[in-house]
Amino acid sequence: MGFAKKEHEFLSAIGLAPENPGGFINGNWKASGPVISTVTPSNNQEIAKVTEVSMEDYEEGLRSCNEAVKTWKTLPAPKRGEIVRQIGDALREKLQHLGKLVSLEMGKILAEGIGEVQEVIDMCDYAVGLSRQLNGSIIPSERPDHMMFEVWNPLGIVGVITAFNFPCAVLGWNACIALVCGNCVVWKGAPTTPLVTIAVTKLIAEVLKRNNLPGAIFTAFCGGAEIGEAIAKDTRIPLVSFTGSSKVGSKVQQIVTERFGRCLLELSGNNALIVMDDADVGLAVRSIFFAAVGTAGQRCTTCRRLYLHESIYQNLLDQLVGLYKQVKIGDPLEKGTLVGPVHTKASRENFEKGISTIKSQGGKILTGGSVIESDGNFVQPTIVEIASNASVVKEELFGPVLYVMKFKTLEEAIELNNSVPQGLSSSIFTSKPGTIFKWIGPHGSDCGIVNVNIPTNGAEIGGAFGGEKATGGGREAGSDSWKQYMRRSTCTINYGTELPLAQGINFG
Ligand code: UN1
Repeated sequence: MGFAKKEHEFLSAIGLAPENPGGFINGNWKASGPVISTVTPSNNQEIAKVTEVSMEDYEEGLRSCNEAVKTWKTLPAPKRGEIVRQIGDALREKLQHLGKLVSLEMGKILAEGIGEVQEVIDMCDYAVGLSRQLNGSIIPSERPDHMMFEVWNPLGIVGVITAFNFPCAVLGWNACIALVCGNCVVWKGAPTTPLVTIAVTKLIAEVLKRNNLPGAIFTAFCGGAEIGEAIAKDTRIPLVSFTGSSKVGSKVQQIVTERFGRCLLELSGNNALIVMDDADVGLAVRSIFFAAVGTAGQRCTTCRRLYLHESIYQNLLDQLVGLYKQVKIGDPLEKGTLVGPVHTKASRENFEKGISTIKSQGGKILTGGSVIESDGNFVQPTIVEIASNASVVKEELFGPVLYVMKFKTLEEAIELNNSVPQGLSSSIFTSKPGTIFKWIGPHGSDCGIVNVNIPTNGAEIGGAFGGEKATGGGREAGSDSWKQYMRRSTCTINYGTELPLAQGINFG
């Protein structure tokens, strides 16, 4: 049976069908939960059907995954790296198709869809190298004939719950690292992007099969909150990585902490960009445009607050409004489109509600501000002039809405940057070294990502990604994030014949 729409035929090249079981359980595709339709946000028409998993499916998946831990963790880390290398190659081969699927099902423009799959490939490459560098340190012991060092061991199973806006990149950040560290992965993708979950899992499944490894090493579920909650509660899952809102993240954290599990949270952002009087205004305008309008404002790193020095305020704003007025909104798969639809009808309603709250708090719409009448979930990229103490400015409105505000001094701008509950990303535009060092220092930005002369979004995978405060404190992807996916053993070995005690204690 073919897809209802001819333009969806490419999906068969990445293992998808008009009807798909949404669980990869013990190496088999199966699911016995409700059947859902997945739609494209451009017109809300069905792409394909997916059967979600039931709690019985979940249980079977977890049991087999728990078994697979024994096999996977005994494989030497560089050998695990070799498997991840093959996953990277499999993704490379399907980059265009997968990118197109991300664009079709999530709604981001094709270039960003392909970029997102590239991000997973980059993570595979990174993790392959890492698989030979899971080094522990040797620590000088204070006792004679003693050796002290650290050994890093796998945790077991890592649960990964991802959001619709990056339906596969965030899986990549977590899974590539978790796998080389010797953990099995249980993935629950977003309920509205099940085809991405299935297509990516199919590639991983093929690699495992080709290498005669248990499929349960990578277990995947399409499903909703019930499955997410089961992961949070499951004592077989020592680490739960969750991406989503601060509201849900706080619940996940409570559940996981209650059972002494570990959490890696990547939650809401409310990212500011500051433009100083000495900044390159042209560079700033282009950066703000990508940061606020890219992905239709649905990145956790999207710039939502713009603080402009009073001396460049009007000039910069005029240029920015000019760009907004020309932006091509439309089918994300069409060449030239810069802004696709927001993800769901609910996101569109949320935008509408947000705009009316903004107006009720005195916000002045400089451009945009409306939904676009069509079958899809299109909204206009919007710039709002508003008082910096308006309460909406402190919230994350997940769409292309940018608040613009004025400041006089660097100190004031930094204070404003830090004045919201969230703490993910931030950027300042300046040409002064003194300003840069103030910004990145103890009196500067309180965020996890602190940029200079670049947008708030579009981070590279080599750095640790995440933020402070209501963003949840997690760090994923590069740098030493891998340590969170492992258990650290501090080992002290006495190779002598005496028993000297630490702190000089003489015990009888
Ligand atoms: C997210 O929105 O959840 O830095 C992640 C960026 C991307 C990742 C965003 N590399 O914008």
